[in-house]
Amino acid sequence: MRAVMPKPILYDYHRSSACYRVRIALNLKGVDYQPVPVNLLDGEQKAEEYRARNPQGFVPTLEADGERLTQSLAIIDWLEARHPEPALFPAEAGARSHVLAMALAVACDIHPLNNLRVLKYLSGPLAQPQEARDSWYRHWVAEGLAALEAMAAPRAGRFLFGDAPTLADVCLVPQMFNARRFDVPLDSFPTLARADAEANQLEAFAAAHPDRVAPVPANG
Ligand SMILES: N[C@@H](CCC(=O)N[C@@H](CS)C(=O)NCC(=O)O)C(=O)O
Repeated sequence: MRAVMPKPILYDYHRSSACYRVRIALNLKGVDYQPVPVNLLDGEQKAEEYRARNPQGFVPTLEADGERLTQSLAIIDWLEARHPEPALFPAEAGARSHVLAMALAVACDIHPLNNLRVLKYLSGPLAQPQEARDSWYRHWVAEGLAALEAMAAPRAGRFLFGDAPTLADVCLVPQMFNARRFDVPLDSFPTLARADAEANQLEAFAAAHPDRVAPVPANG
């Protein structure tokens, strides 16, 4: 008799863009998973029990095939190795590097400046008013997306690279969702807007949307 592998468990927060990336990748790969909500607003990510899973105190964490995986791009890299189809990277080395560069522009250069702990530090210990916090957020997103638009435009197709979704789109869509939440004007980014709209037509992306995975709490 064949052993039945348990479903992967995703420690998830609906509005976390790092989790949103992993949900999209799981859906694109057709991997069924069990979400376990971690409420960031209640600080559950900092609890000792959760930190035993993820010493950084971040979501996402994925438990799958006896592995405990952290860092969204490392999780997606594992998924790519474990479930190669559909590929999230083009095969040619230069194109692959270009796609990775676009993904990293979001994941390493935009997102870390604007995640919850940074915003909380601005309004807490640094005593910055809400306007300063919002201005910080919008500044780094607008600057980062302008750079991404310039990177993407020459080689984009329906998606950020070519006509199939890649890791770059997996990172783009949650960042665009967050930008809209914080009223960042997006009119100057036509390539990004087009790829975002194309991706959201796909069920793998649509099903990962925060409003589809959990009810939005009033103060979330
Ligand atoms: N580089 C990490 C970033 C993870 C991250 O920043 N997660 C955020 C949610 S998007 C988080 O858990 N924040 C908790 C906090 O700031 O206290 C990844 O890609 O997984």
